[in-house]
Amino acid sequence: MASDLAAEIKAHAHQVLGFDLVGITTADLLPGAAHLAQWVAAGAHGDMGYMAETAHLRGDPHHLLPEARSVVCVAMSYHTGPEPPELDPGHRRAVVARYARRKDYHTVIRRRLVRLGRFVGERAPGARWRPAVDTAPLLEKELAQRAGLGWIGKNTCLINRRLGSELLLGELVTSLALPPDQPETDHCGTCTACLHACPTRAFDRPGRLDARRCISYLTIEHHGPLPEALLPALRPHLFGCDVCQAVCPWNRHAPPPCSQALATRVPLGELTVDSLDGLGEAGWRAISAGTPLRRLDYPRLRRNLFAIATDSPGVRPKPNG
Ligand code: B12
Ligand code: SF4
Ligand code: SF4
Repeated sequence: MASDLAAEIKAHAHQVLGFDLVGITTADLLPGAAHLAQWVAAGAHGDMGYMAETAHLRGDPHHLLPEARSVVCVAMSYHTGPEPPELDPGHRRAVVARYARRKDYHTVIRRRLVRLGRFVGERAPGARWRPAVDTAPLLEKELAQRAGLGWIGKNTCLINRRLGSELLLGELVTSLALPPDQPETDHCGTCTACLHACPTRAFDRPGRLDARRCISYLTIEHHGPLPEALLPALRPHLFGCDVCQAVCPWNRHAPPPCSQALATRVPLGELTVDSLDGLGEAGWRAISAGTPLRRLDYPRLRRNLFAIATDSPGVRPKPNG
């Protein structure tokens, strides 16, 4: 029976593969694709060309797997305790977003999804499946919301009532028809903490983020010079930003992750402008290897370092080292 198989898949994903959250939804079209189209039309994606090029695909899992009938949504937590690094007053800190202080989640989650796919293949011979993590053209948060993993908050992140929002998402798209879970409902209520805390005022309305103003976009995705007007707000964020999640009440009591797969890597939580300024390109490659930081090439590391060192005491690095 499909419900027995769904229960087996969930148990395997939790107990054997160590996913913190698992839920199932259908492979039906995602209505949020219309919002994505508007977002791209408004230019809010900045120079993330891949978002514009694949916008027409993201609302339909059948583009990934034509026989798709269900999507198994998974999440891994990287919450490691109440330590909002962006509240650190030290101007010399070069803060790396918490998701990036560890092994690259693309690798960790993809490997486990492949194992989940093989499990599905053993239990239901002939079933087709395809793993997806971040880079596949899918609206991952909307799928996860529909699979009951959490809701999309005013800060645009997927939030789970128990685990908060420090979650990384993945999916197994499959040809199996599995019974879907109930979608999660909104639990932001009247709270607006994230909207007020954002250092660059990147939300143009609750639940809508203009990536061009977001520190995460500017420090990780954006190529070219950083906008002068936003430079003061960037400090001390070297790579990514956690402010709109750090202030979210749903992250206050989240338990630490079950899995050690995403354990923090020393010294990615304690980098400083000075320690990074002394690094050559080979040094940066060694520090960033195997982590999401690898996305930042050396010239852009220098660009970000220059931006967060401006007006701070001591040596001021030059953009090109
Ligand atoms: C592009 C992208 C970014 C961009 C844009 C972020 C954004 N909010 O869209 C930038 C570079 C800024 C970014 C930053 C971050 N990202 Co990112 N990113 C993505 C990516 C690749 C696509 C997201 C997307 O489709 N955006 C398009 C916009 C339009 O979508 P949206 O704002 O979510 O809107 C949806 C709904 O809210 C709804 N909607 C929108 N407007 C409206 C209006 C109304 C009226 C209604 C009813 C609905 C509605 O429809 C939309 C479609 O579903 C996903 C991976 C994936 N394949 O999905 C990861 C992903 C969202 N990122 C992730 C992470 C971890 C981050 C950061 C936390 C990293 C960091 N610490 O720096 C930050 C968080 C910043 C933030 N507040 O969102 C995780 C999020 C996990 C989670 N708990 O939500 C994802 C899912 C990757 C993953 N596999 O784990 N990211
Ligand atoms: S990640 Fe930082 S800059 Fe981006 S919306 Fe959240 S608080 Fe604002
Ligand atoms: S800070 Fe408040 S409004 Fe923002 S996502 Fe969290 S609960 Fe929702």
